[in-house]
Amino acid sequence: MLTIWGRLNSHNVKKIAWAAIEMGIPHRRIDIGGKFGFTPEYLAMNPNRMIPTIEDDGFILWESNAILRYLTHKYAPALTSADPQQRAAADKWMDWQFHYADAQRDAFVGLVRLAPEQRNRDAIARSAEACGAMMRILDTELARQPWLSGPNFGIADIPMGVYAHTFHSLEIGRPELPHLSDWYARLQLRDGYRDTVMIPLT
Ligand SMILES: N[C@@H](CCC(=O)N[C@@H](CS)C(=O)NCC(=O)O)C(=O)O
Repeated sequence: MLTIWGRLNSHNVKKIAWAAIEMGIPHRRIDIGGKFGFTPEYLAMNPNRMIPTIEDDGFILWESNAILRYLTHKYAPALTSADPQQRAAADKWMDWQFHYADAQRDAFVGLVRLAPEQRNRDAIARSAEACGAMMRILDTELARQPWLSGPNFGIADIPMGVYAHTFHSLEIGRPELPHLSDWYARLQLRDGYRDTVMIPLT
């Protein structure tokens, strides 16, 4: 059975928990990181003091997008294209997500994890602005094709799919982005998305 280590209020853990459901992989998830702290046994597997980490048939792996690619190749190859160019075009959105995460950090931490009196309003406003600008880029892509993975839902929709929920849940101003909104609505029809991603932000 696949084991996923990591608290579910982590964006990077949500990716793997959602993917496991999409791919129909029997799994268990163990809370670790954040308020749960780390054990010496965990740090022996992943010395980065970060989540997620998985164990699958004795194989240990960390780095969430590497995990997504591994699970796809092993369990659900249909979630990625066999065509090298289409696969690469989709793949870039998985790596781009880390730039988006940098842009969103101040708004997320400020509004979700800090008390009102601790918040840096300017940093939150700058972060919200940057999120809207980056989501406009995603909106343009989603005007061209229905999914970030291409004509069908695939692995490349997972990383930004997780962040799209946060973007739509934060109390920030958002530009009108119809293609992004439509994609977000279609993601919400997926059981795994509702169960693992659409949980209260903490
Ligand atoms: N590039 C890494 C980043 C992992 C990461 O930043 N994880 C955060 C949670 S989203 C973390 O471990 N924070 C420390 C903690 O939870 O204690 C990945 O994609 O797996």
